[in-house]
Amino acid sequence: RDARMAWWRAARYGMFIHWGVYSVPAGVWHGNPVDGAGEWIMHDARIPVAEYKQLPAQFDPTRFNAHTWVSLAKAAGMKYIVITAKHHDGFAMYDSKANAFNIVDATPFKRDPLRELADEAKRQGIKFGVYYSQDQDWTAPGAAAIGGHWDKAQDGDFATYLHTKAIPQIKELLTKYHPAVLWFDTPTSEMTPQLASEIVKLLNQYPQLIWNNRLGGGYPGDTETPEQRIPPQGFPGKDWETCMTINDTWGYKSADTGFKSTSVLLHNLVDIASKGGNYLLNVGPDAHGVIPAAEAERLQAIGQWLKVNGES
Ligand code: JFZ
Repeated sequence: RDARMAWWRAARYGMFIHWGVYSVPAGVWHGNPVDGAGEWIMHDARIPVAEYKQLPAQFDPTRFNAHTWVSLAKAAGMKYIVITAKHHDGFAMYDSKANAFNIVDATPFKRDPLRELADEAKRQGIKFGVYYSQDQDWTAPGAAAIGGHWDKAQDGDFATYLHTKAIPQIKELLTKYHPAVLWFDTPTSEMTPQLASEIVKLLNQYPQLIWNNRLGGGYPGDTETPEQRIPPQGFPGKDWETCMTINDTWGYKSADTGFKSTSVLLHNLVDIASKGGNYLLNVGPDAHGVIPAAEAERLQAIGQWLKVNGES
């Protein structure tokens, strides 16, 4: 385990990327602003499955450029990236054969950003990781939705969802992209120890893989994941990673301009590093495939400071 964690412990600082078809509505549904995080819009606006499934037809992020994103992460001093392969909306941001609700099959864009990012990260010498919502999936029958389902199309059996979508997709991610990190999220009671153990069996075939404590079923994973906060004493004896937004959303919201200052972000980085943790700082690219300028500028400024004052 120490060998597996070595690069991660030295890394200290990574880029979280929340990107999906929710960047099209960008926090606005039928003309009304929707409270909450941008990537939760389907849930928070109670959007029917059939209606949400029309979003990919409008998603054509032609300005996406893997070189630009990875270069930005590097300029910021980040040593790894973790991108949403599938968030709670169930839309896969990669070429999935296991399920057709994905960026290659369902959008005019047709490219595979995970392929391009994984390749570019390798070229530029930083680690590549993926986020996968294994438990909540609001467009797959039988999967969980925190607070309950709102559409009959969501009815079904959780184990069937796991066997026909989540596990096949996790397999695809592991075999096609060789991620260094698999970042699970929002486990519910549906993820029994028995079902989780089926996923763990798969993960154990990749001894270098680092995964977090949000799988469910009682598995502690490799890393603690405090959210939007820095534990005053860190987690003595444990590996931990604080994930944080730059503004107040993970997925892009056009109206969210609550950007933290560069100085606050830098203080967070130093505070976290001094307590032995990692900082996974989020960007929310828009529907064109562009990381908002206000976010990019802050990352560049942090990188400049590190170049002068820190370890590059
Ligand atoms: C989850 C997701 O629902 C959210 O969309 C985003 O991906 C984020 C990184 O993770 O949200 C959470 C998960 C855990 C807590 C809060 C929000 N928590 O433990 O306080």
